[in-house]
Amino acid sequence: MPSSSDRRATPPGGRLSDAALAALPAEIAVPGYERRTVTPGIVHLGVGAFQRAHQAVYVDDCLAAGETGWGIVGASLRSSGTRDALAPQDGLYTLAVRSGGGERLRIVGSILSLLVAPENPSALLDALSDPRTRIVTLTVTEKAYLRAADGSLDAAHSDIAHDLANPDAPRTVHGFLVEALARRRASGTQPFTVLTCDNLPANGATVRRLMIEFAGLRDADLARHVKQDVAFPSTMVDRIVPATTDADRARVAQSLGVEDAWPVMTEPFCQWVVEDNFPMGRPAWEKVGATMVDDVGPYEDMKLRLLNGAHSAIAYLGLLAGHETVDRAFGDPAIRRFVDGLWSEAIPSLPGDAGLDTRRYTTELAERFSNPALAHRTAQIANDGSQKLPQRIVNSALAALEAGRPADHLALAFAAWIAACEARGRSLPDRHFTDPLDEALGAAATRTLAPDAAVRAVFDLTGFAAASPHRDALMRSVASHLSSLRAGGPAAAFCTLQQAGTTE
Ligand code: CS2
Repeated sequence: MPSSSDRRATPPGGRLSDAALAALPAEIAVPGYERRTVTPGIVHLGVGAFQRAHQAVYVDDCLAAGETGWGIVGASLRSSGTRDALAPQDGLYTLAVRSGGGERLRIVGSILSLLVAPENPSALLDALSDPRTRIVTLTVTEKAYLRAADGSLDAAHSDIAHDLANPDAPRTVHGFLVEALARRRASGTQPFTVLTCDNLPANGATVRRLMIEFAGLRDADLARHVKQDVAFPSTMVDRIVPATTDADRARVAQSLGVEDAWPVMTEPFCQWVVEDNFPMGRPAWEKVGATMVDDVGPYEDMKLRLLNGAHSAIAYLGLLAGHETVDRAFGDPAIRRFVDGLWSEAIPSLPGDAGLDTRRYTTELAERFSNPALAHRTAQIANDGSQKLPQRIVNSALAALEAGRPADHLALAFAAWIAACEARGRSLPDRHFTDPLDEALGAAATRTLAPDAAVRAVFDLTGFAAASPHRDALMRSVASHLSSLRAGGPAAAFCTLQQAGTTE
């Protein structure tokens, strides 16, 4: 521990770092362990704000409990932003937990080093092949898994072709993980466990399937190895993490007395449900608040359909109604009522026998969405709708139609996505939110097409509901809501919805 004279000797100002910890104000929590004794056990791909507010905090708690073999090597697959911000800070950053009651700050120390894959792919492959690496965690967002419209690997993607031709300098998650697994096998090192923390349906099984497909494009034997010998537990991760703003940076610096180039903002709520399948061991996450289970499925569906489904609906309707943040949009009584209706359509699609307490869950969600201190931007959630809506909205809508139940709110939420895409360059700035399919979406989600033609073009493009007998019914319903949204925005669409409800 630094002495009190060290405390006095640290000059005010400067940058967050190991050396600056001792001089931080006493109310700011700092890592409760000697960071230099920690060794790496986890490589994390996609070291963005979400992971730093979620998994890295669980690991930080495990390190403080004495499990010092589980430090994190963080890697970015695209930009150098996080490394540039955190490397000069010895990997340290501030977690700001914000609510109406104020802000609590904590310094997290579990990230030991940072890599930028495009700058040095070999360094990342070395870290992944290191026998000390027993778990690889991922938060790379839905689109980074390169799924084609039918859910299989998009083998025609140029990055996949690149990775097959250049296994030593890959670009994709598949390229990195499969090459590292091949190297581990060649050197007699047990495969790491792959733990995806992205909001994909059945995320472990989905990533496993994609990775087996990719390995099969390299060689059949490698595909067999991935299939038989590598564990891909599923997880449900949950914490709302808005993008950090310059005002957040300034406020945090003021409280710390030193600058933190990239603090992370979040809410008090935090949940992690993990399928317990880690052949090379794992930190005792259950001792620090995670729930280890045999089957994540019901929790995952509840989260994707109730939290994320409502989030996307709030985002698109909020954008159309001129609300910049989730709390403002959710505070709009018409949107609030709409979300209740959406929940009542989605809840019956969840397994009734899994012990899920949906009433408590939605009550808690309503409080979380109302958090006035988060300023979670609707435009942030609106990104990548083509990757998010199947698991958030379409699956619940198809389940409702299958059971002969109404799915009008779900269809309206879907229509709001199309309407918000159409509004870009009109009532919303051009690239107010983005999507990997933007180029093609520009031609499909457009007011030059009649609502039914626009909806059909979007369904054709995305492959949504392709195999479902209820595809046409869903498209018809989406088109009629799109028509109301075009005519009079959310207010008109809610009005039609209410009329439909009263005449049923
Ligand atoms: C949000 C999620 O941006 C989005 O699409 O719905 O990031 C959401 O905040 C998290 O999944 C909450 O756990």
